[in-house]
Amino acid sequence: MHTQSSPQSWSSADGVWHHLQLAEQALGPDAPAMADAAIVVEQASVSWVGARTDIPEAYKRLPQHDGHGALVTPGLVDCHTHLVYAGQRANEFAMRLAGASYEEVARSGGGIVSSVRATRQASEDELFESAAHRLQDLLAEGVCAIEIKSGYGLSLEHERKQLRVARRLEQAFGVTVRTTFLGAHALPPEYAGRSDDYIERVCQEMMPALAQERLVDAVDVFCETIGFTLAQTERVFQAAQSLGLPVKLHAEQLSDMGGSALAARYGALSCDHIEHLSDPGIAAMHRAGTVAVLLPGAYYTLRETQLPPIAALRRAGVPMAVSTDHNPGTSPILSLLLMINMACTLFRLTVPEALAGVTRNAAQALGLSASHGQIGIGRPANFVLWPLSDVAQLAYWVGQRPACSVVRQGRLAVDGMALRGSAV
Ligand code: DI6
Ligand code: FE
Repeated sequence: MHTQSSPQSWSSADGVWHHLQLAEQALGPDAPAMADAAIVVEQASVSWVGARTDIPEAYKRLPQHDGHGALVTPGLVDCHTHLVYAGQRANEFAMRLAGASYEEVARSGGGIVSSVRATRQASEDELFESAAHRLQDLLAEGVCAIEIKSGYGLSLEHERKQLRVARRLEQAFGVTVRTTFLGAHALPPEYAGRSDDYIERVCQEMMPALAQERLVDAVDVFCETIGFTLAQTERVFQAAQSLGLPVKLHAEQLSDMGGSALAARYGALSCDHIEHLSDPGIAAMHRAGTVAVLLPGAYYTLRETQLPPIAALRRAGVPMAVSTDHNPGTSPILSLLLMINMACTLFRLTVPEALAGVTRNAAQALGLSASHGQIGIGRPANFVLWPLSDVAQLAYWVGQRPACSVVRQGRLAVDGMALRGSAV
């Protein structure tokens, strides 16, 4: 799994991809599935897509790529991850199994701050190496764009180190990375009892410096009883707004703090977790066009019982995304396909909803709607060829990694189909 070569050595995907089965929604929200389709890629962008029999004459001279009847979806988008950190926290997993709650583990000096200690001690290169291994697992399953949060540094120097690693991963793997500054993730130990002072530091020193260095694409806060208050969250949002940075929020994960409604007032790209989201929060998100990011891996790992209000979100027409929330504490999961399965099984999403959740709606949660989440003319060529006969199989199999092939940013970056032969 960790042996992928570098983008420079991947072959160009330019040419005509034919003998494809386009999944429903691949070309947009209401687009039907298309049998025997073709996609033309030129200079790493899609220049034509349609029925194979309609391919314009001029394209027939281009290199031809046989998809062997593969099912094709847009490249997947993992819109909420904490991918860059040092160490692991299996000990806390064991503590919780022995009866401790997530809050108790956090209050006893474990939790986020234990990953902060390890991350501060690690060098930038060490963080890059460990995150690169994790990233490759996600890429092997068709991820073409990923959000990576800071939040395990909690000082200018160490948040910068995490965000720089995120930018390096983008270069090294030819994957679209959106960085999110999550300085307000937890209170660093040196600020014990002074959380307002820390928030001022986040707003006045860390965020402006990191934004100036072009390391920040969005700003996030952990708004929770064990995180930061509503007032502190708003302070961070004001600072983000003054720098022209979009916001998103870890909201209503463990309790209903009203964070989602606040985030919606600031035009948030997304509110994430939202197990405890109430009706006024849903209405506010709907008005603001904020995406609801569902994180079934954290729900599962923490053995939560409060389900996010899926039916109400659906009724209100709030777009729902699905993501791994990969992090060492509450979601040590490196499979977006498994999240599709859990979103369906645990949260009762339909298959089309789950597919939209890891493509179009996830792209929207990152402000990437124009370039990612669907296949279309003029968009960068990001699509996945699956050795499967129908979309439901993406949600149905558990623990089996279909050997897919991935065209990422116009290159054949993963070539599982060729290894495995033709589609089943
Ligand atoms: N919510 C989460 O799920 C992660 N952060 C957050 O604010 C958990 C992070 C961790 O426990 O390390
Ligand atoms: Fe998270």
